[in-house]
Amino acid sequence: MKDILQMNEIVELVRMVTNMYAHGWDERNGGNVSVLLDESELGQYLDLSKVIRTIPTGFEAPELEGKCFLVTGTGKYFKNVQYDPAKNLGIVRVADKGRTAELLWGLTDGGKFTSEFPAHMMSHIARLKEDPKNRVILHCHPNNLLAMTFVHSLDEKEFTRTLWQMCTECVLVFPEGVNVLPWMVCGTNEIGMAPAEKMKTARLVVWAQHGIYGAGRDMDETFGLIETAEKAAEVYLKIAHLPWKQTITDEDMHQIEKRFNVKAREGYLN
Ligand code: 2HA
Ligand code: ZN
Repeated sequence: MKDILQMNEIVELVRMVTNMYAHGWDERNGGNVSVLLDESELGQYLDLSKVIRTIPTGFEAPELEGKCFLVTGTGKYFKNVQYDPAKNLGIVRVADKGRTAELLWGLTDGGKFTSEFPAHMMSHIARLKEDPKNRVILHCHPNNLLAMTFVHSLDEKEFTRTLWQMCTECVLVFPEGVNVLPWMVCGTNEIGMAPAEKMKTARLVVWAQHGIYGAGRDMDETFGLIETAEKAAEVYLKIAHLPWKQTITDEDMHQIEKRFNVKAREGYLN
């Protein structure tokens, strides 16, 4: 067996959550990540017949039965992951139509996967339907996006258009825009459905006065999406209270669409 701590997804995830903490996006136990793993690759690192313990999920997700995920643990601090990945992370296999998760590695202190596990699993289902190559769901609390949800309209088209106007790259990086959820209580199964529903039409879902969900084919793509939206929100907050002399116009964005062969979300540009 190969050393699991050398597995690409674990190495990358440790680097990513460390970086997210450094960005200030994951105070205390804020944020959570799940990564869909390839079983045949995982089999080179773990005996997949050895289940350490079985953890009830409190929901059903038959679509994911048998699939393995690398996940962050509930109550764990991103800042600590690099010092003890096996305590702060877990690898689970979805079993019994999604009603349980079999722990295959990690969570060595007896812990449980992220409280947002239902939201993550439902979001994986939603994204895999759109893109069978989707692997990553990432949740965090970026400062500027969060602040923006206090002062900007939460209308999805208006929120998206403002972000697109703040940096040229935005419409290229997330042409489908960002979807927006109102404030709601976190960590419940019912709420788990809400981000997933919003994930059907966009890889970014802003959650008012809380943070953001991102989805992508790998960690770089997913982190990059959030990083780009967060930068746009930062620019917005720097200029929102000042008189604007110019911005990126819809005409400019149509030129970007042509030059880079991307299509902004239908109906979002004039
Ligand atoms: O994991 O971010 O939304 C802690 C949270 C809950
Ligand atoms: Zn959160």
